[in-house]
Amino acid sequence: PQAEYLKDYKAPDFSIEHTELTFDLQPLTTQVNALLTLKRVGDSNVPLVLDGIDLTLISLSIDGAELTDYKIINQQLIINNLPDECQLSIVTQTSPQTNTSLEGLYLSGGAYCTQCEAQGFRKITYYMDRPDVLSTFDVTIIADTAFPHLLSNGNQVDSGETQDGRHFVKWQDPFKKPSYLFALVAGGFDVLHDKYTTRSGKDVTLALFVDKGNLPKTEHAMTSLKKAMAWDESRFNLEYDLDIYMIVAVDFFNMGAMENKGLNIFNSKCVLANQETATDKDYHTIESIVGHEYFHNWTGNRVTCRDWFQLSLKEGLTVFRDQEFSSDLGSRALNRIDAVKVMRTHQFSEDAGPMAHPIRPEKVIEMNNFYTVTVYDKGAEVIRMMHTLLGEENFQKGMTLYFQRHDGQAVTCDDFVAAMSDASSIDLSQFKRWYNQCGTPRLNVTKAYDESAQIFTLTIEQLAPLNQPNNAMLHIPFAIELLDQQGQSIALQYQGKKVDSVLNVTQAKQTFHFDNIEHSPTAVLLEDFSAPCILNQQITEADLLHIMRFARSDFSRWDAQQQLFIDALKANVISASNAPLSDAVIDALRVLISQREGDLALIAELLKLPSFDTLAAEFDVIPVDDIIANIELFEQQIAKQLHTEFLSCYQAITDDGSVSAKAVAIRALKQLCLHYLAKTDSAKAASLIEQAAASTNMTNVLGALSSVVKAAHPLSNQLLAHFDSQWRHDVLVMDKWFALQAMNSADDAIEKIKALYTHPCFDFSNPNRVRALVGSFSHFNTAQFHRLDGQGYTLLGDLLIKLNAINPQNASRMLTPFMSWRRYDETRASAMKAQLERLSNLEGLSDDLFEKVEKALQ
Ligand code: BAL
Ligand code: ZN
Repeated sequence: PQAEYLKDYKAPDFSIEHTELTFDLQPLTTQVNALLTLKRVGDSNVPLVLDGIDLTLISLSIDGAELTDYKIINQQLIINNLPDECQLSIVTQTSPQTNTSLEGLYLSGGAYCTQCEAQGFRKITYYMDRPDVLSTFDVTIIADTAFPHLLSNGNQVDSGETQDGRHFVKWQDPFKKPSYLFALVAGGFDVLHDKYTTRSGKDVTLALFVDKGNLPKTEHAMTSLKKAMAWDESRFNLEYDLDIYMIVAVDFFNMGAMENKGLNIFNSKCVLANQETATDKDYHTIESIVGHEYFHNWTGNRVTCRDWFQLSLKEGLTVFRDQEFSSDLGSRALNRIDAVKVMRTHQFSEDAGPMAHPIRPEKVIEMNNFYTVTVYDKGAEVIRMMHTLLGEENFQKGMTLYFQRHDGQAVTCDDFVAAMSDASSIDLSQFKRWYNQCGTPRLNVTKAYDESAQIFTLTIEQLAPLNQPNNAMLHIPFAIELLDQQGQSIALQYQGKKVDSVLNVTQAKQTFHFDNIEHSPTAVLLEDFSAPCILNQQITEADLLHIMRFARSDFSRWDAQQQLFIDALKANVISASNAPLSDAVIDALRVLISQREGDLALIAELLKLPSFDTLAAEFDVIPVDDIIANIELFEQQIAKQLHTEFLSCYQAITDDGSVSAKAVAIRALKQLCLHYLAKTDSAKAASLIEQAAASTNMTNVLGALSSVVKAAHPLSNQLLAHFDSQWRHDVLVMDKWFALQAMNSADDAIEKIKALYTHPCFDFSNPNRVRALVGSFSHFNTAQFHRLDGQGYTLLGDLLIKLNAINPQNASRMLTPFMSWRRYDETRASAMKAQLERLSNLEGLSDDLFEKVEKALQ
């Protein structure tokens, strides 16, 4: 496989002014007639080079005359001596039914559907399949009447019957777009219709297409869409632009969803929900993804990427926008906690591993491998830092300028930063290094208090990431709060001048002074995780408890609580002891669990121990067994010492069964109580668990089941069997059951997973099923996945070999746990490495796996 480099970017030599496509849909031989209106915009001698994969070329003609003078080399169609302007007609065939890659045009679950980002359009027809070639599209779809809905981008302009008893629909998209935003769907669906009137009075038809029988699960997604449309108007001054907005939910989909212009295609699990089948967390995810795809209409579609190295231009920005949407509509603190968990576990680990890349990568073999937590989530953190440096008003001025300059264009991350800088007159030249440098910066902070001068001093040292020794210093917005002994926030000042609570860290070492400080303060550092960095500081348990009680940022309160747990665990691992949590920590937890008012969902978060992955990030060589043992030790201690409190909390709070924020928070706290209650042999707890499992609310049911499975409670088998018989008809719900099965901590876990491969609901070609069962196992069943006999790794290796042939994109995503093999002890590392070597030697290894396997083994 060939790598491509950002530095080699060349503007296209031709433009495609207009694209006309006619699809004659057949399962094994779909014919695609493409008519491209071409214009030479570059050098007069260069040939036209079109991308195409797995296509059968039927005919080619130019301005009506058959063309035979062409070459096909390395899956590219090369045509010499084209006139400066011409119409090129290409007729090809593809086979949607046998396309299990879920990329290009495929037939699954009884419907035709497309996925073109990043480079799937080349599996549909020969084309300049690159994001900087923007064209208008007319699309005609012809199909059997067994596929009543024939959908594509833009507005429907014609429909009718064909002479042979089939039917057709024609669509026109007035907005120029790159091929990756093309979409086609054909199938029989139930449809939820609605409408939305934009702020300027434009009526928009909304249509949500779902498999037959699923209408009762569509209301939440539709409500979320309307909320997203209203939010983008009020916060970003952006309105929708077409007459119709369609969302289609399909069962077989590699990603969560795709923002095709006017026709979003969604993984059904990111659309379908009602209280009986979906948890509160699912509701939240659906709202955020529906928002994310809608927000792409401006940040991605109206202004798109010049090349795929700029992916974060649209993804980082759109994740930032969807995070803000969720935070404005719900709890800002909980949304921030969720985002930071993703950063500290998955992103930091990617950034320290063999696939580390800047948010704007410089070298790519398989673009699908770069839809990463780095490009998306660190990309969003980079946008968030710009927002922190500029403030909301200047940031919005920057957005306005960005759209004024670039609407209808394919641009770069530099163009975005230039708009932000020009609109705010803030120099972002040093800040831009965040786009080029990978790895997580470390900040060593030392604190000093001079009692006689009443001056507090912070010295911040910026260290290059471990894997990036030569990096230049970054511009880091470092937010702080100083608390006095009573927990009050101290006004920051020095020598008579107010000091902003966001410090600009730009050098290798900087000192910041604050005066008029009467007593040694407690410093809240990197407040709200103001930059994606690792913070090193000496801090006492007393200071952490003080922050947990008094910090103005709820995020920082949670962060301090997590640090208390992390410090206790690290102390045990380092000293090979098993000391319990201190009385002070247990007392703080007791205070929390005794509260009945306030943000109960936040209280639930404050009572949770850090995950295995969070704790693993604290060590150079991951002490798997020690982490598992200490988590268990602390959880048992909390469960025992606060048993009465968990019991009374559980019984004292009742939700009203709605999806209001308050009801969701109550359910979250009750679930947390059950988690600890299940760890005891209390008969009362068992009866509460059985009651919750019999609820008609999926959040309660899953809370009960997950608590018994994780605690290996005697009720586990009975409740799991009941769930299976109750939900076998609903594969999305069964994914929750597969995920629970994967969490089995007993030694028969692997045998049971293999047995589930033959469960009637399981299907290797469906990414949701595979991720639910084996993804949950490899990510969350730490004890069994990391078994010393290597059986957990063999299970994953076997699966990857199978998936390589079915769906390389999904295989590549499932490979992730092996990427950090070097961070484990010798026995585990060599067993993981052996699986990677097995893959490396595999005949027919896909580019997707090749790129990651080779990097992992380098
Ligand atoms: N563009 C791929 C799916 C998403 O990020 O919305
Ligand atoms: Zn996106």
